[in-house]
Amino acid sequence: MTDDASTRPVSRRDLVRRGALGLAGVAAASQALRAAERGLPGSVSPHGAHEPGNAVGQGRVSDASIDPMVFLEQFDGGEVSRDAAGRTVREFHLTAVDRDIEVAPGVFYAAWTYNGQVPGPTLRATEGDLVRVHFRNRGTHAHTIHFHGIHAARMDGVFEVVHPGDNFVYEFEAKPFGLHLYHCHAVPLKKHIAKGLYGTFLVDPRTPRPAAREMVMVLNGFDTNFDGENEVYAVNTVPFAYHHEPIVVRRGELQRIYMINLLEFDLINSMHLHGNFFHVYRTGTKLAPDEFTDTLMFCQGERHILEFAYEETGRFMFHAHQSEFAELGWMGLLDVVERVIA
Ligand SMILES: [Cu+2]
Repeated sequence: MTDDASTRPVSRRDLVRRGALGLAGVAAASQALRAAERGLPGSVSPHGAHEPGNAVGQGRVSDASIDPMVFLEQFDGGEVSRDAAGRTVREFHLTAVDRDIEVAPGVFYAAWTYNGQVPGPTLRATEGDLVRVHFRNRGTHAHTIHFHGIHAARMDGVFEVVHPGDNFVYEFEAKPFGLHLYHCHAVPLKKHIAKGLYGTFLVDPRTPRPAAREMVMVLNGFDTNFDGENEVYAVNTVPFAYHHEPIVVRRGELQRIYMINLLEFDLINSMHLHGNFFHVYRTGTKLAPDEFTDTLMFCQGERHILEFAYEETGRFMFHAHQSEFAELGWMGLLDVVERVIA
């Protein structure tokens, strides 16, 4: 029997080989794969984007909990109080729930989430604050929250597995200042991360960084056909989100990006900025930059603060410098405009 491309399972590398690049092709393929999983008819066309009536991959996702524009600048400082010693206490609530998320228009992924969103909320504290995280597991699998930072072993979110229906309270001092992350550490770890259980944990220095426009970018991807490799790549979950809707940046204004790599399956990820260079604060643990470059490599769990300002107006691309990742969704645009006096 000959190998029939319309029935053979399609991997992302098949897509790349066929030239079905860009979201429309990938989304059409992913939808077809999902349709196949559901036992529905579906086929993959490398020309899907041009077929009349095929709107897959066009426009924005309709899932309001995954709005990359909102997520980009959304920081959760928790419920703030003071303890007897006058120390700031920040309380956060994270609940693990299973949820289908729309990772691209018309493409759903059966995720495991913190608070129904991927990435989970961006938690923000200042060095020295007492952080208390109320974790409830309302999912169907055992989970934990493992915070990066300096804390007691019993607060490390590895051995105290929280079973479905159970709760756990993590409590620790926010330290050291820097850009950190949290993620589930239940086994198999690869699966619990790939399913979406991760987020950003930002610890500000006591002396604040200079005023800037601040953004969080979590580099991730999704294995939509469960073949152990990603079909789509993204910043903040939705492939091409900031390509379809460029991030508007004011000329001359300091931009600060908190960038974290949570990509599973692929060993490395990267960030390349066009028409500019950026200062790198590695792990965000110092106030002086470590490097001045336009391309930066990240392994999983690695995170850095990037600072830059644009001298010129116009549209500038940013993307993974693994070209394959860029073509499968990890690319965006900064639209630099003249400073506007409000
Ligand atoms: Cu988990």
